[in-house]
Amino acid sequence: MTAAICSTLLVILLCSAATASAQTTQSAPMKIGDDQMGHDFQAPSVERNYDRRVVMVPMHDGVKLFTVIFVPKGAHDAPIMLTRTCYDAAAHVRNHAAPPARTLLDELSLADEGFVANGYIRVYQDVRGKYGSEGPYLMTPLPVDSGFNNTGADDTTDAWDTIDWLVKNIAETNGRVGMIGSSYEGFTVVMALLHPHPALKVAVPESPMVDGWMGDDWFHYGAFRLPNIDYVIEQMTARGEGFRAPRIGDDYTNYLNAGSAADMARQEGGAGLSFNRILSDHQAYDAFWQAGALDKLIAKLPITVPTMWEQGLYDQEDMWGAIHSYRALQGKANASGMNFLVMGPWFHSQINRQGRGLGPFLWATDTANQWRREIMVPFVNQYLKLDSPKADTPPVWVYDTGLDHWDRLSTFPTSCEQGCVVPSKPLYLARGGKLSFSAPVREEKADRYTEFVSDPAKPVPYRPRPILEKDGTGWRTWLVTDQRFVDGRPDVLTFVSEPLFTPLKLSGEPVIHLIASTTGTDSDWVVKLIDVYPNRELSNMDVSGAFPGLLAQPLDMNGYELPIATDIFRGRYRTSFEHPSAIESDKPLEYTFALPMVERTIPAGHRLMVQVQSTLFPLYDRNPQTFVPNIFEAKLADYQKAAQRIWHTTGDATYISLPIVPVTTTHP
Ligand code: PG9
Repeated sequence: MTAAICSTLLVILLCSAATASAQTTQSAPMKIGDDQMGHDFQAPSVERNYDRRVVMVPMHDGVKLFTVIFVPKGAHDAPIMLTRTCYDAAAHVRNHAAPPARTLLDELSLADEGFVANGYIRVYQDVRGKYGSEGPYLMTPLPVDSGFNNTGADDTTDAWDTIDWLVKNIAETNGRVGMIGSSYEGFTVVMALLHPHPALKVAVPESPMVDGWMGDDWFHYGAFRLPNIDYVIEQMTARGEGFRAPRIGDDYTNYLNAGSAADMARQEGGAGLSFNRILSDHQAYDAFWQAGALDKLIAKLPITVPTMWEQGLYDQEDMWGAIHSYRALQGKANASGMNFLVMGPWFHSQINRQGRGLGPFLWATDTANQWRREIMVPFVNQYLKLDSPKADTPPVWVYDTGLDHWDRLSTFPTSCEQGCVVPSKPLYLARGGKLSFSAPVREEKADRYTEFVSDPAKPVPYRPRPILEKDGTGWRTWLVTDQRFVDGRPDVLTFVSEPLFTPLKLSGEPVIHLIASTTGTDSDWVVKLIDVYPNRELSNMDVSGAFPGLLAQPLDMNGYELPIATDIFRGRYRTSFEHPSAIESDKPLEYTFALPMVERTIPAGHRLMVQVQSTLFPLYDRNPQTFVPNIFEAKLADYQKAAQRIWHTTGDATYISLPIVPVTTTHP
């Protein structure tokens, strides 16, 4: 450094030091020990590429709903995408704890990326009674005309009032609105479809809660799902985040020690909550549940809003709603072009996250992102953006979890027992723990049934213990858990086929026809359809073969017993869902119920397996196996061991209808 530069720098440094000291002397002298908090601190203003408007939107009855509206700067003629939530509208951003981001892309969550890229106005609203919204809260309220909601409002009227306000009060919109949301938020989308505002142009209900008794959150075919006790307490003890039961340790033991569902609710302090009382009082499929069965309600209406129904193939919470709503509408004259179905390889609401894998699976792409980018956004654009081209939307997009690719189908299920393109085929649960496509022809007395003893004091766990209350991953993936952890238990019957000679494609609805008897007077029946992976040596694996796209089987899948469809049926509803009755002891009776839909090509060398058991705990409350008026309130003495028999009688044998379709190697 030259002497000249040095002296110039010295002058600058001295000058700036002098200026700094002049500035310091202007404010009050600082004393050690004074309050050091910067009370007059002003955050520097940040330029953002969007406006965030918070509005209390008035409903027809004067109740105001907390609504967060994100408008891109400079927007005009922009479509609106609306989500109505019970999970805090203000928190529906990528990072609620951080200050608002500079760009809308960074501010909104992953699932909103496509809406941001397409210039949407994004709106989130708290349902009435939750978080910032006024009014009384009802859990998934039934429609106002159902006779079970006397508040004068429901999620149909609130969606209508909200859409009406949005199109009249947001200057930047083109007046076209779409609705999207998963689970409870999906329920609010379906409710909006019961009387859609004319500006509602497209709907995407994702894993919507549609029928809480048949197969969504609360019950499955009448068997109660115990984790709901916590959910109700969390939802219904505060407008914001409610009480979280401070349990520790293995929930298998926690629930077992508590006793019945009502005992557990009492222990957690939630027995008196009105919705827990509703669950206890409405155990059967009575007028209450029938009045709220949204698939049946929408089936009575014409389809006026193009709708894409979505659900995961491994959705551990709402496995019923989307597929049954789609099916209910398929019979309508204008279903084609209005009624769409997507079933991806996802756990509950994974559609809004990353979809690269699930449990042991690792997919060829991020399947959830692919759906959003290639299917959903072009679909909603078509109806909401004035200049948008017609989207190439498959009527049905369903993931073949065996071949690791999407199938583009014209309708679904492809195969079922009645009314499908391909009739399903019976696979018999045969004597000696075998599965056979041939019906039993010869009957030895001793071989007429297979027996197990179900003991409610030692129920079969639904996933490997310890079952930790807040273990999100274990909860999300239990439907793909290797079933070897229960295979071999004396209270789990296992029927298995020979290895398949050729690949077998299942596409549709498996239905179990269980011929079963019990020494008790009530019983649950759990059925799992399983794909058993072969044991193979890595060096022998042929991953190219005749089926391009077939995933290489990693060695740690050797022998894996992968469930592909699992469900439970509460025996007291065998003859009527509405009027339960005691089971006649020791009599072989037929229990028929559909399992969740399947889309899977099972490779050659794999074997099919069916497991039958009578408990799945503590996901489902235990059936006492003695008929009692209300299982919620069963007493210790009601819980009894029972000998359960699965019958293979000639002419009246147990079988599962398999939705077998021709194997194809082509896909889009
Ligand atoms: N499955 C949750 C739920 C929906 C509706 C009622 C109760 C629970 C959810 O994820 O929102």
